[in-house]
Amino acid sequence: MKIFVALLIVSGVFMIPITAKALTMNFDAGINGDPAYTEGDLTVSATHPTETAHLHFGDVIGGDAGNNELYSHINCVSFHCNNYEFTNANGLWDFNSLLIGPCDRLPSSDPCSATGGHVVLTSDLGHSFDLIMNRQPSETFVFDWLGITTLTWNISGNGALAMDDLVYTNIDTTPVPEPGTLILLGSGLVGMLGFRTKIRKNV
Ligand SMILES: [Ca+2]
Ligand SMILES: [Ca+2]
Repeated sequence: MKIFVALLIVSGVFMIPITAKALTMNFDAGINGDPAYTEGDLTVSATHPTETAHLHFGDVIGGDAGNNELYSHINCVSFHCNNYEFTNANGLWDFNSLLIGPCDRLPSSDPCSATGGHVVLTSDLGHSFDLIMNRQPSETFVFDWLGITTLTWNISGNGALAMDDLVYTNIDTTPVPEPGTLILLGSGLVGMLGFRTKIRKNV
């Protein structure tokens, strides 16, 4: 029995969670006007102060034609202010990075050239990131906000900004034995059976 207990202890050392790989939400299957969109484990839902909540999808970032983005626009001061919230079906998640860019491909009737407005990203853990709409080129920002539940994207002032390629990592809170652990556990069980057999023979 001492051998069996020892093997179980050794097996226990290797009971660690498997590291999840990073996933990407690319928004390419989003339908313009829907109130929410799910891709993989992430869902983004919209709020709107004066209209029915809706998401804006479109090919609005120049330089990657045909590749759709999720964007918010414009003139948040008076009427049109889309705010978005991201949640993960698994609960906790890591927000790793996000491409943010100007909506260069919006029609001239729906411009995004105004400056001075803000997009503010926040998490339920108190993270905050404030980007002034100053027509900067598209850029991938690294956040690495770990263990969050919700991520919000809020627009204020005039302007528009788009996002794409939201990279995130699920946090699996259920420990899964590694293959090596299963082998060790199997060895322990075999060892226990052998030990019991030996005892019976000695009796
Ligand atoms: Ca995309
Ligand atoms: Ca595009």
